[in-house]
Amino acid sequence: MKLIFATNNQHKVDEIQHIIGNKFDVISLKQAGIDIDIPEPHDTLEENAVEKSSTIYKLTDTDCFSEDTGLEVEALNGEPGVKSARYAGDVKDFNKNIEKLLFKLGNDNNRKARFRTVISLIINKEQHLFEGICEGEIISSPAGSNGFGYDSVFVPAGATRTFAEMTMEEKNTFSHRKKATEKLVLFLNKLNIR
Ligand code: ITT
Repeated sequence: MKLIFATNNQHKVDEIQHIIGNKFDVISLKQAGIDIDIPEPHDTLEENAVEKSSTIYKLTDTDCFSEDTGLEVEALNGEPGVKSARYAGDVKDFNKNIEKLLFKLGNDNNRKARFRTVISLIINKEQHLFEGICEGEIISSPAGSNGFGYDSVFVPAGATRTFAEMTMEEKNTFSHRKKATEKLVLFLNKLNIR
């Protein structure tokens, strides 16, 4: 089964390919030779995920999936949430986003946060959504250099290190993306049996 993964974020491709292994043939936009910046104009992760998969489906007529992820910080009323990629400005900049996040949180004692991933799959002309959540907290200064995005300030519940201090395998034992992808794989496996 061949599936295009509608993302321009190579970190997401690496993480999801690692989870899926060779069970399915996952092709990134880059591998498919598609070079477009898919708009994410909506106010929810669900709508943006659907926008990305629908855009690529219309373009390729090939089964595909996409995902939208947000970091939801309790003390900031769920910010940066759906705006996670461009929190500090129109250009995607991981370091500036982290700076803004830590500045806005200041010395607040409530450091609770969660990553939420929504995967949108289009297969056999039908649309399906899968969600994965990872609870945790935001530390006061970045630690670690692995991963991407907000990984260096996020410690998942049950761990003592940030995602950026973990290997991809370790991150995947906790991660929002892993949980959503497992649901996707379960669904695809059931389809295969029919
Ligand atoms: P695509 O839209 O092309 O898939 P993107 O990087 O724009 O790639 P999102 O719109 O889902 O992806 O943006 C979510 C942002 O949230 C992303 O740019 C990172 O800053 C952050 N993020 C997402 N997943 C993350 C993770 O596992 N660890 C740390 N930060 C993450």
